[in-house]
Amino acid sequence: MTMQTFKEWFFTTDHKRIGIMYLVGSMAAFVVAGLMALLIRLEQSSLGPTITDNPNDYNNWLYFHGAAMVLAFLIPGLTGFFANYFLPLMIGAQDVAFPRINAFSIWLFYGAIILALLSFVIPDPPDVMWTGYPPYSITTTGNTAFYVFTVHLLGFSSVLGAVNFLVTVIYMRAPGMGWNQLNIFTWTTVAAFVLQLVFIPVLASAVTMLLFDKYLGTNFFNPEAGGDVLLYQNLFWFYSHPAVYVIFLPACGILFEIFATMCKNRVFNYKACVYGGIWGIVGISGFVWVHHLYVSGMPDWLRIGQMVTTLLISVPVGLMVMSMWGTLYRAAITFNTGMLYAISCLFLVLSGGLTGIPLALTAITVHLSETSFVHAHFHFIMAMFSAFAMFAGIYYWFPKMFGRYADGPAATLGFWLNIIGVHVTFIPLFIIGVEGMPRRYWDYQMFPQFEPYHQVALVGAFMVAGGMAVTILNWIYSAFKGKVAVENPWKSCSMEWTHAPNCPQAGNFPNPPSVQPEWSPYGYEDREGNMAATTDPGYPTGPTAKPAE
Ligand code: HEM
Ligand SMILES: [Cu+2]
Repeated sequence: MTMQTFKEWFFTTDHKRIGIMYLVGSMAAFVVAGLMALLIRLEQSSLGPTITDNPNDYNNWLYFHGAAMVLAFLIPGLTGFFANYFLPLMIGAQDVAFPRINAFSIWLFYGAIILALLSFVIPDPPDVMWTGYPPYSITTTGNTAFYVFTVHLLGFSSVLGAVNFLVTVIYMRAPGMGWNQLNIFTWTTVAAFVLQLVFIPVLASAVTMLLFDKYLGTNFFNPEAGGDVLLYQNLFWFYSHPAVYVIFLPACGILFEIFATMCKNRVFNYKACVYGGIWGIVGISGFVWVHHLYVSGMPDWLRIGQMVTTLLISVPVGLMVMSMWGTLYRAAITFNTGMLYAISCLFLVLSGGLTGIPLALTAITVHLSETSFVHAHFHFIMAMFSAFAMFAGIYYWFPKMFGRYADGPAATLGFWLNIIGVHVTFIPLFIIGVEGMPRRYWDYQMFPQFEPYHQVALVGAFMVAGGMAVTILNWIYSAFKGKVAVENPWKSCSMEWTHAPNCPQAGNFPNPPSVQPEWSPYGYEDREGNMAATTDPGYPTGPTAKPAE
C-alpha cells in the first residue's frame, strides 16, 4: 500500500470505506479474541495446570476474550461495518448525515482497539472479565483503568454513530420512501442505535464510578463506607442486557435480507415483525436486566416481576422468528454460502433462545447460574447465531463490496467446520453445566469427572479455529482474486443491489433514486412493476462494475 492510498483510507469520510475499516478492525479483534479462546480451552482440557500454572494468566485471557468479542467484534461489526456500508445504500442516500463525525467514530474505535491490545504488553493487564464487577475490580492489582477507558472510547464512538445513523434514516431516505418501505435491516439498525443512545450513558457512568472508586478514593460501591456493591451490577446490566439486542437485532436484520433475496419472497408479516417484533423487543429490553443478578440480594417482587418480563420478551422474538420462517414459505431457495449460514441461524436461535428460558425461571436458575450452562447459552446465541449471521451477510454482500464472489469449496468447507465445531465445543458445556461445572474457573479439581467433556470441547475449538482460518483466508483471497461477479448476482429487489453498481464509488448512485409508494425492497411478485416504481432504470441494465484492484 502506497502512502497515498494509506492517506486516502485514513482520512476518508466515505461511509463504505469507513465500513470496510470497521470490518477489518472487528475481524482483527475476532482473531485475537479467538486465539484467547483456544488458550482457555487448552487450559481447561486437563485437570490441574495445563499450559500455565498462573491462574491470573487465565483471567487475563478470559477478560480479553469476552470484552473483545462483545465490545470490539460483535457490536462494531454489526453497527459499525454492516450499518455503515449498507444502510445508506438501502435507503438511497449518498452518504451518512455527518460524514466527518462518522470518520471520528472510526478513529475512536481504532483507539479502543489499540488500547485493548496494549493490555498484552503492560505489566498488570486487566483481569476483571467483560463485566468488571466490584469489589474485585477495585481491589485487584490489575489495571482496571484500561478496561474503563476502552469502554469509554467504544461507547463514545457508538453514541456518535447512533446520532449519525438516526439522523441519516430520518432525513436522508430517497425521496418518496415511506417508513413501511424500509428494509428490515434498516429497521433493526435503527432500533439498535436507539438502544445504544439510551443505555450507553448508564454503562459509561457505571465504569466511571469504578474508576473513581479505584483511583480517586470514592466509595460508590464500597459498603463499608455506605456505598452499595450491587449498584454496579444493576447499572452494568441495565446497559448490558439491552446490549444483547444491539447484537441480536441487526443480526436478524441481515438474515431477513438474505432470506427474502434467496427465496424471492416478501418478508412475511412485515408490519408485525417491525412494530411488534423489533419495537416490542426495544420496549421491553429495559425491564429485564435483573435476570442477570437473580442470585444477588434483592426483594422478591423485583425478581418475580423481571422473570415475567424476561419471559414476555419471547413474544416479540417469536414474531421475528415466525416472519423468518414465513419468508421461506413455498420458495425455490438458492443455496449459496450466505444462505447456508443463514439457515443454520434458524436453528441456532432455537437452541440459544430456548436455553435462555430455564435461565429466566428464578427457581431453576439458582441451580444453573454461574455454571457453564450460562456460558453455553450465550455462546449459542452470540458466538454462533449472531456471528454466523454476520458471516452470512459477508458472503451475501461480498459481490457488492468487492465485485467478486467468495463462494466456492473453501467457503463451504469453512461453513461445515464451523457449524460442526461449535456444537462439538458447546454441547458438552451444556451437559456439565447442568451437573455443576462452575463458569470462569481456572481449574476444577473437585470435578474430575468433567475432564473428558473438556477434551471434547477442545477438539471442537480446534475445528472452529480451522474453519475460521479457511473462511478468513478465503475472504482475503476472494477480495483480490475471486471470480468476478455480475451486477446484482442474487437478483435482489433491494436498492443497494438494484440501483448502485458493485463497488460503488463515493456518492453511491449514478442517478440518485426516488421511489413511489408501491415500490418495495421485497417486490418480487412483480419485479418489473417494482423497478418502474423508481425514477432510475437501475442495474443490471447499467454499466458493469470494475472489480476491486
Ligand atoms: C429469548 C431469549 C433469551 C432469554 C430468555 C435469555 C435469558 C438469559 C438469562 C436469564 C441469563 C442469565 C443467566 C445467569 O447468569 O444465571 C442470560 C445470560 C446471557 N445471555 Fe441470554 N437470554 C436470551 C437471549 C439472549 C440473546 C439474544 C443474547 C445475545 C445476543 C444473549 C446473551 C446472553 C449473555 C452474553 C449472557 C451472559 C452474560 C454474562 O453473565 O456474562 N441472550 N440469558
Ligand atoms: Cu439478559
